[in-house]
Amino acid sequence: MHDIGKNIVALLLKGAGFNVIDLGANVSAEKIVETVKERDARLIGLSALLTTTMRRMGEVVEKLRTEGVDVKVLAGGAAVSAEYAEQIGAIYCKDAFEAVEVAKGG
Ligand code: B12
Repeated sequence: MHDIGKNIVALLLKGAGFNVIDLGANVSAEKIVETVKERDARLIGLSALLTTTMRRMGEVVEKLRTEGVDVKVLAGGAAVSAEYAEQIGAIYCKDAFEAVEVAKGG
């Protein structure tokens, strides 16, 4: 349900010239991994504002790794900390501007 921050991140990335595929809210790990493979995405952005939904981020990263998909994962949203992101193998971004910087950085 919390999609305002996600939408801002998507908007700024589009503005910076990235081709953004927005899967919306409440998306399963299966759908995310499937889309990454189909569209050959080089970066994934995961957003969570609730401590409950935050845990699903770890599931997504784990599924990517077990399926051998090598893609950079950015994580953000009020519930997420830099420590948590590091723990699951994602890169934490405090806001949309940082997301663009990290995305540009390769
Ligand atoms: C607006 C809001 C809502 C709106 C959401 C509307 C919408 N369409 O998004 C509504 C009213 C629907 C809502 C509902 C609820 N909410 Co609410 N909500 C908020 C609030 C006040 C602001 C969130 C927001 O939009 N901020 C503005 C945006 C621009 O900021 P942002 O999301 O943080 O995003 C920025 C960065 O974090 C970062 N970022 C975000 N995502 C990503 C992703 C990537 C990849 C990257 C790189 C960066 C990044 O970049 C963004 C832009 O700079 C927060 C308070 C807070 N402190 O965040 C509570 C908050 C998130 N909500 C909360 C709760 C509890 C709920 C409800 C469960 C309440 C209820 N009992 O019904 C429901 C949950 C519904 C659901 N199933 O998801 C709690 C969560 C607590 C927790 N620890 O889990 C919070 C923290 C409020 C609180 N202090 O209690 N909520």
